[in-house]
Amino acid sequence: MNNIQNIISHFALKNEVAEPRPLKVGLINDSYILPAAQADGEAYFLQRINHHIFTNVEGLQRNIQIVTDHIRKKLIKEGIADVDNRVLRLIPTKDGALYHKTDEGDYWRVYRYIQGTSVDRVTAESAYLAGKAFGQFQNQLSDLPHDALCESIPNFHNIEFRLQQLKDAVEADAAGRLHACKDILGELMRRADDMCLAERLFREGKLPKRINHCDTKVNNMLFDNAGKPMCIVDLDTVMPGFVFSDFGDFMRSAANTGAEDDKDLGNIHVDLTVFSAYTEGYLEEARFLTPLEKELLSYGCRLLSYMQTVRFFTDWLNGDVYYKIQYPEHNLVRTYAQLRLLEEQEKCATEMEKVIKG
Ligand code: GN1
Ligand code: MG
Repeated sequence: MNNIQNIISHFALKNEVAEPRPLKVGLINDSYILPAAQADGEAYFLQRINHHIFTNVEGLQRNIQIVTDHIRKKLIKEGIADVDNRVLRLIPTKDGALYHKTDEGDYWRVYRYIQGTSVDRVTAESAYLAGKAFGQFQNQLSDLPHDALCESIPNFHNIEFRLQQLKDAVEADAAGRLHACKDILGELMRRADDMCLAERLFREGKLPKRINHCDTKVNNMLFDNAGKPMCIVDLDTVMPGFVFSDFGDFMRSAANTGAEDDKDLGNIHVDLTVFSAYTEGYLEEARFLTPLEKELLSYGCRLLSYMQTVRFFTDWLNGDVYYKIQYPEHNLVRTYAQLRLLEEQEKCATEMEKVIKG
């Protein structure tokens, strides 16, 4: 029995599975599809959890169980058909645990596999539906008490914390790369104070936290054959945060005419069609927003692009210890691409605000 087969054997699968197929998705965990051995069987999704990043695997898996159970109950109550394609389902181990730890210290989990399409580009129509879907997601989780979930990565979307990590990376200059990137550092530091606005407003009691997905990259939503959002996936980072974590992260990935790691900065502009469509769908569902939260949505887009620039740049300075990279300068390329997106968002801030006001 090879290693993967051995891991699979610990989980309570309903049927036999065929040869695992590695899936290149995400920058953190390792993923495999386990196709059903027989045509009418269930397929599964196996992941090795990056426990250097998610250090509290127990808490992480409990979060996912709480969130998926909560959503599933609501879908059943609403009489939604095919609930199993609408919300992820964790498959326990034969001992009833939510993950399996190997003797080497690796952590594995299994979900029922949902057959859907993950995309990096959306049309105006699918952006509108995606806005509704993420608005509904926040709504569905709005009655979960905040302390029901742990922060699977503490301070995950706290920009003050991310800036401190950047300062530490600058100080250490572990990979000796700082001298060639002083320009980027300057661009980031001159915006730092503005970008910490949300954290200040939170401390002053003016801005609430709500449960967010915290990784609403467009490719973390599965679409059906008709191009409709079917299921929100990658629930590793669901935790309390500012609503614009989710609004901004979707725009960062979907309302960008270029790629997250585009080498050609000329490709990168704000896609206002996608921006408007998503905003319309989201605002239809997110009726819980306070006036201040709504007013800050456009700032939230800039914040998420800024935060991602800070995070990619920090990893570049640290010598690529966090994100998976495909070539040596990947994190630097990502840094420049996210910084350009931020600049583009700054240029059309007024237009974005007009769309949000409606
Ligand atoms: C990571 O694993 P993936 O690709 O869904 C990261 C997100 C970043 C994203 C950038 C736990 O998400 O926060 O926005 O890369 N997840 C974690 O593409 O750090
Ligand atoms: Mg993720």
